[in-house]
Amino acid sequence: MKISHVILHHLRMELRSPFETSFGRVLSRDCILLEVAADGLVGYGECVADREPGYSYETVDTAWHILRDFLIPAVLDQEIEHAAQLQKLLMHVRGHPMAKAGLEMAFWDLKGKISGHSLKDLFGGSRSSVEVGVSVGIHETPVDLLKTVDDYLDQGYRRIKIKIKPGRDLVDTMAIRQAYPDLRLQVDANSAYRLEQALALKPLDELGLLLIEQPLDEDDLWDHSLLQKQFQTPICLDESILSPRHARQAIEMQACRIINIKAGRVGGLSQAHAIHNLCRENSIPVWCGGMLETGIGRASNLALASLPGFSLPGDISASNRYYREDITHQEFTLNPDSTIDVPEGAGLGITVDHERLARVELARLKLP
Ligand code: OSB
Ligand code: MG
Repeated sequence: MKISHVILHHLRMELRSPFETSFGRVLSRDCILLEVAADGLVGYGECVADREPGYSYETVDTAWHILRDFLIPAVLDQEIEHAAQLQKLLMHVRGHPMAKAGLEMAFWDLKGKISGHSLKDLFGGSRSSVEVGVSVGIHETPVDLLKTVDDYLDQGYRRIKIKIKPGRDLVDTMAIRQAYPDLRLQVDANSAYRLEQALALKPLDELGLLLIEQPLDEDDLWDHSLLQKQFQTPICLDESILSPRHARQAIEMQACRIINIKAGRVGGLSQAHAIHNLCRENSIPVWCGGMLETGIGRASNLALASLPGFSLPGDISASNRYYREDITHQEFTLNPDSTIDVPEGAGLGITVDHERLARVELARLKLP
């Protein structure tokens, strides 16, 4: 395919309910939608960088800059057949995985549309629906948290993740565990602890959690390996894994026993696929993380999570958990068995509602 032009859209969408993590509380979510034209078709990609650099150093503005000034100029009018060729054209830009991943997602959507295959089929996905859970933010009080969890369980979610931070960890987690002794429960600290502080999380080890996600700094595999030695519960890395190399080193160091895969964080779906393969060879379970995506990123996550190594439920919730009005015509709904169907249409298998898109658009840029 030959990419003739790209339109960037900066979007801001109101969340249905506030979402609080150890790095802050948000009422709305920004992202960049990429509309990539090639061979008379249009492919969509979502760049998951947020407004603020709380989860990673990338923001909407850094991604916009890197896409506009470096990544898009590098791919315009080039003949590209494979993701590896695309990645080679982007290689001269150090870092900025979310910007790269947004572009790669659009490439896969185009590739699927050109060949008439879904992303799931292009990747070799093995299931038509994937097990999912819901990620629940920090609440005012453990009682409020429990109310929200009750509500999600009523909706049919069978795996709950709660966000924790120092001072809001043991009591919150114990409250949920006490109410639901058999619930598949996990916690996510988003790098809020230092090693000595994290040792105080030891009582969590008695609660039969599925995993403890990213307790320590993102650039700190070593201390995670020291911490994992102290815990029976698997440590799962999210922020720390930015490439297949990081994944290999984390496995070799025993810095974790589980990996959360997000295509955005690792520079694209092809790298996400590679990490999946590596983990599978090493018997490391993986699951698909989420970044409060729109329906576009959700379609991509579902296709990725259809790969056989994704053996734990993903942070891929139904459309109605996120936004009042999404920008895809397709709405993703939760099946009674806590799964969501993988899209079957060509490429991502979604179509964009341009009227809704216009309502949430803050800026737009066409290149060239
Ligand atoms: O750490 O997994 C995370 C959302 C934004 C940034 C980081 C994370 C999250 C989530 C939400 O946990 C998962 C979802 O999209 O449902
Ligand atoms: Mg996480």
